[in-house]
Amino acid sequence: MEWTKFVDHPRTIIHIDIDCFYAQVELLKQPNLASKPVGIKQKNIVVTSNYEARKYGIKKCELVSEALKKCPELILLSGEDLHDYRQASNQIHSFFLSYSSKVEKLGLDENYLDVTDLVRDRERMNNEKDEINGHVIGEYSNKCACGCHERLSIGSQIAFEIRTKLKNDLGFTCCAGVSYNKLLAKLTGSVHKPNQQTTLLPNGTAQFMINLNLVDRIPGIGTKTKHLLGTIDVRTVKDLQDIEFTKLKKLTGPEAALNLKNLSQGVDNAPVKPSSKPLTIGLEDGFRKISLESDVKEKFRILLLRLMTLVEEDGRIPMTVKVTVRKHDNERRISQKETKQSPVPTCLFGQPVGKLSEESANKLLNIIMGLFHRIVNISKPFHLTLLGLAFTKFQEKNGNRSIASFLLRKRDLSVQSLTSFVSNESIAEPVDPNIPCCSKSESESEAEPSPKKTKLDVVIKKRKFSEDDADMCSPSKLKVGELSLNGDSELPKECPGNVDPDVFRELPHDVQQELIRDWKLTYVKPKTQNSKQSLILNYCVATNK
Ligand code: TTP
Ligand code: MG
Repeated sequence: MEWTKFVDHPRTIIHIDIDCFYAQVELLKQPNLASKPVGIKQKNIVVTSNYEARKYGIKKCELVSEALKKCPELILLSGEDLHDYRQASNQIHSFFLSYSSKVEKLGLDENYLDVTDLVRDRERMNNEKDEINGHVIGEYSNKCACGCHERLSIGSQIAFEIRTKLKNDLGFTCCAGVSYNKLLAKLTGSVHKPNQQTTLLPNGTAQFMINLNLVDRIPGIGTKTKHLLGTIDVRTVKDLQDIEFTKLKKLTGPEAALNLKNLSQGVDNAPVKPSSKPLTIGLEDGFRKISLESDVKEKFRILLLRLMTLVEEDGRIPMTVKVTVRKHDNERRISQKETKQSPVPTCLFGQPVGKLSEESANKLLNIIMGLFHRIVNISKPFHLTLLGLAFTKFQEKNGNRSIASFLLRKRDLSVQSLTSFVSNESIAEPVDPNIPCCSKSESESEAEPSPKKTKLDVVIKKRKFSEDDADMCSPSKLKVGELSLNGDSELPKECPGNVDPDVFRELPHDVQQELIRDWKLTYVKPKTQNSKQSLILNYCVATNK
């Protein structure tokens, strides 16, 4: 595998990031505060602030005490209820869909729009101005042979129209980056803030990337990759551009080396993937210390209630619950996250979906505590700093549950969307300086945000440390695919094949019965199924007789 430069720039991509998003949502509700410095507070952290407040040097995720030192007249508004932010986020996403069907949501306030088709249509009409709207990086007159300067110019005019209409229709100002791929559009959009737009032309890319300076300024290069590159003295983007490909390949493997070389030159072929409903709906709560089982149960009860409002908004019926626990090892002074998951009886979720009866809530809590006991041995002292709950598989309200949907485990496990959650009684200060106490809501795919880990980190880690991974993140070891093919004589006689037997054993009889019924309904299909599916059927028969 060799690295070669990419020369064509057929696409036009716009990245849009809403300015001081939570603050704008709040200020649209209280416009009288717009000219004052306003911070949005979660626990003791100012997660964001309006640009009035930023004039005082207030940064995102700053301690309230620090922010007040910089600006004593700062008005603090609570940002702990995410409902309005999610609603605004969905409205904004829908608004962008009127410009292109290819809109990818990234977090709550960022979207990529692939406007290539729209640009082509306008190019045909041939009545666009041949000049770029907003800031430009690169030399417009030194035109690229592929014709992208004209297309990017039209893209910049579309970006301006979108920004103007977004402000008029929904009231939000934003920044836009226009370029020929996602990586560059995102990086470019943050050059001039707030309420501005910037277009990057291909002849400006190499220098633009060098100007980022350190390698971890590139989205996709996380802490681990940065450290690994440091071992061969690659610290800056320029170092990465200049390093011999063979040397890099030796360090990271060919796939990652190619990715890194591409990133350093601003090459990114990833398509804009139209966003669908999230694969996971989850909440996490971090705190200084929990060491009593009763406190854990109470935390899970609160998380479950909050989670059910999200499920209600989503409208689908959850099928699997996942518990996340971060344990702190006082002796070794390290923290480690672990997860376990289990199916849940779908009948627990009444109509409308999300309205839980007390009895159903208790049954769910039993399953959750069963998973918790699989992670934490409560007969010994324990120190927890984070608990999380997520639903990770869904059934459409009237939909069919297919065996195929259960076999799609790889996709389910690779994407986890966790929403940071804060409650009043929790303490946000991290125990360990490496543990962030403030995570951006609905982050893309990081289940463990500390330290910053990217897809590239994961590729590299898989290659380098594959054995270490086994226990770090251990969703139920019972994989449907494996089970169906291998069988398992250790399972209790009545345990459905998709449930962790140890969790199952701890559940009340009626919940066990419901899980068995769900399992049979899902897996025991008429005999017309073939191949893989009939192997699953054989497995059920063998274990449930
Ligand atoms: P950002 O887009 O990073 O920040 P912002 O929109 O507030 O400001 P900017 O003008 O620089 O784009 O994040 C979007 C929202 O996500 C932000 O308003 C608050 C929230 N958030 C968190 O909850 N935790 C975090 O660590 C960060 C960075 C943001
Ligand atoms: Mg923003």
